[in-house]
Order: sequence, then C-alpha cells, then structure tokens
Amino acid sequence: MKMRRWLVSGLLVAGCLLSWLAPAIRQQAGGEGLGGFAAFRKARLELPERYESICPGTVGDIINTWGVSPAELEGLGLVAGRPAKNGTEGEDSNSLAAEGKNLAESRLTKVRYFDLDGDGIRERYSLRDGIIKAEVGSRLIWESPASWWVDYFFLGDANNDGWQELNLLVWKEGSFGPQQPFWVEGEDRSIKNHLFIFKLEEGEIKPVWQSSNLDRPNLRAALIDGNGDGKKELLALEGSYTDSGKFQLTLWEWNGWGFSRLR
Ligand SMILES: [Ca+2]
Ligand SMILES: [Ca+2]
Repeated sequence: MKMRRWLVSGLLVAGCLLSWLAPAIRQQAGGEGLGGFAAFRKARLELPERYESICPGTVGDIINTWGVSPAELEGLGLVAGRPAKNGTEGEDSNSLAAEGKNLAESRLTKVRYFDLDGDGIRERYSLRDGIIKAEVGSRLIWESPASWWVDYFFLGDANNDGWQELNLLVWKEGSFGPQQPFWVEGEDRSIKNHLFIFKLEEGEIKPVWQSSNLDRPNLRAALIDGNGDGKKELLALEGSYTDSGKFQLTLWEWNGWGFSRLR
C-alpha cells in the first residue's frame, strides 16, 4: 500500500516536472516546433524538380498547364474559347486527377521577370527549393523565410486595386502569417497551406493580405477575368490534406477583406 502511494506521488511529480519541462523541450526543438517543418521540407526536397515557363493568364493557358478540360472550366462559367471536349464528367475528373497528382508530387522551379511596382524596371522573381527571391538587377530585395515552403507564385492584381501583386502559395506551421491577431491563443500548429499576397513599394516587398489555414491546399492559382467584367477572379486548383487523389477547381473573387467563393 505504501509502495503504491509512493508510485502515485512519484508519477504525479514526474507529470508536474514534464508539464513544466514541456515548453522548454518545445523551445529546444526550434521554438516554433521546427522539427515537424524540417521533416516536411526534407520530403518536399526529395520530390522531382519541375520547370514551368509560363504564368497562366488566360483560360487557354490553364487548359494547357493544369491538365484541365474546357468542359471543367465552362462548368465554372469560364469561356474556354474552344469547343468543349466530348467526354463524360468522369473522364474530365480523371485528367484533372492525373495532372493534379503530377503537380502535387513535384518541386517547382520557376523564374519570372515582372514590373510589380510600375517603375519601368522589371524585377526577377525566382522560386527554387521552396524559397522565392525577388531581385532588382543583381540586388536581392527579398526572400521568403526559411520557415515557409513556397509551392507556387503568380503575379497580378489579386485585389483589383489597380496595383500588381506577388501572390504565393505557402506551406507553413500555424494558422496565421506574420501578422497573427493578438487575441488568438492556442493556435493550431499543424503545417497547412496559405495564400499570401505582397506588393513592391519603395523598393521593399510588403505584405498586403495573408490567409489563415486554407480549407484545402492550393496546388495552383491564377488571376483571370473569366466573366469579362474587367476584374480578375482567382481560379484555384485545389487538392486535399487527406486524400492525395482528390482535386477540384474553384473560382473566387476579392471582396475587400478576402476572397469569396463564386463557384
Ligand atoms: Ca519595377
Ligand atoms: Ca492589387
């Protein structure tokens, strides 16, 4: 009996000690729990490299680069500009699934020259091994933090304010971007996908808008005026956190504080 009491109090002490030590242990693992992200990054680095030379800006580009059929785009109300393929819905989803899998299981290398701030000088945006760099001439003006894995970037006026933006699809730990709301406690620390929007102003890359965890990871996204209203909509090729064979196309529009889903 005495022995059992000792055991119980011993366990209690061990428990208290562990709960007291736990934050210290977590801190040693990188403060933000980088152990999980390091493993994520390592797995990403092992994926085959894929090169992409264009940023799709039209429905036709999307068909050519995302493995999407015209019928699927017409299903979202986007005019594909060429006759829809004679196929069943099942065949269409298969083609999206096949190309989606290729996109999901690759590591993108991409370079784009683009004048984001409209000063007449094009900057160089280059993505490699999950890090994006912005350079003017030989000067590095910004690179994404090592605690992010950037899967994809696209350039264009995401919020329809007349200024072009640098838009990133980012994997990172924790639901919020660098601007975490101060009232949020006990944040979800899982590694999820985000859409981050930046602008180039006075020679500096500055955040414009950052999503919290996306409901589904975006493999690709593009800004196209699909309905001809003069504003850009966001077309996203979405995967799934849990089902590696599941893909869907969704269409969104900027609502002033974020994106609302149209279809
Ligand atoms: Ca410029
Ligand atoms: Ca803009």
